[in-house]
Amino acid sequence: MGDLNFNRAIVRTAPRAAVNGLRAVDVGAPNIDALRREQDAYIAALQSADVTVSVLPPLEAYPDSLFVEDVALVFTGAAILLRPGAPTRRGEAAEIAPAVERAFDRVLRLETGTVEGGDVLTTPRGVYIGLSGRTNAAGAEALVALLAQIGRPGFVVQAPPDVLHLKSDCALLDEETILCTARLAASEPFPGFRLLLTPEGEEGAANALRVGGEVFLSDAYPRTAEQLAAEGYVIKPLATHEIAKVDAGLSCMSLRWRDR
Ligand code: CIR
Repeated sequence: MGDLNFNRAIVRTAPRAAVNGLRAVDVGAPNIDALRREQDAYIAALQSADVTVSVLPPLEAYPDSLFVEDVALVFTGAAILLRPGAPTRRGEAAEIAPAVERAFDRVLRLETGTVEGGDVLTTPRGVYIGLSGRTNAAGAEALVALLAQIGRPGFVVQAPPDVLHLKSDCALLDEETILCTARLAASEPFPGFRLLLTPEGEEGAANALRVGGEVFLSDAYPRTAEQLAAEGYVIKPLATHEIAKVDAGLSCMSLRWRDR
C-alpha cells in the first residue's frame, strides 16, 4: 500500500541557520550539532526501513528548509509543488523543484493561495487538507482540483486552533487507523477511520510517521508508545528534543513515496 510502504524519500540537510527556524513560542534556539544528530538518526531509520533516501544540500538562506514535507506533496507517479504560507518559506518550493522534477515524470504546481504539506494527510481513502495559519481556503480548494487530476479525492478540514499544522495533531497508522489528538478528533474530520487518541499531555506524539512495518514516534511520549505497542504497532523511538524547539516533529523532515 503506497501510502505507507514508502521506498523513496527526499530530505535536506539542516542548515546552520536552522537555529533561527520559525517557532510559535521561543524556548531557546536548538543546538545545531544535536539537531543534525536527530536528523541523521531519522535518515538512518528510514534507510533501515528499506527506504532509499536522497539527501539534498543545506540552504543557509532558508532556516526551515530541512522541513521538506511542507513544500511539496509526493505520490506514486506524481508530485505537486506547494506554496508555503510562511513568507520566509515561500522560496523553498522553487529550491526543491529540481529534485522533485528529477524523481517524478508528472509534476503539478499549486498556483494560488497557500498550502504547507504539514497540513496534508494522505490516506488510501483520500487526501485531507487542514485549514491552518499556513494553509488557506484558496490554496486548499486549488489543491483539491490538482488532486482530482491525479485521481485522489481531496477533503478540506479544519486544523485545531493554536496548532501549527493538521499533522501536528494526526498521523496515519494503517489503512484504517489514525493517531489523533482529542482536540482534533472533536471536529470529526476523518469519518470512517478508527481513531486512536493520544493521552492527555502527549498531544505532540500525534506527529508520528508510519514507515513500512514501523511507527516512528518521538521518544518524549512513553504513554503513547505503550498504547500503540498494546495495539500491536512496532515503535521506532526517535529523539525530537532539538527539532521540537522549532515546532517540528517526525513527518516534517522528509518527502516520502513508493515509486511503483
Ligand atoms: C515552521 O514553522 O515552518 C518550522 N519551524 C517547522 C515546520 C514543521 N513542519 C511540519 O511539521 N510539517
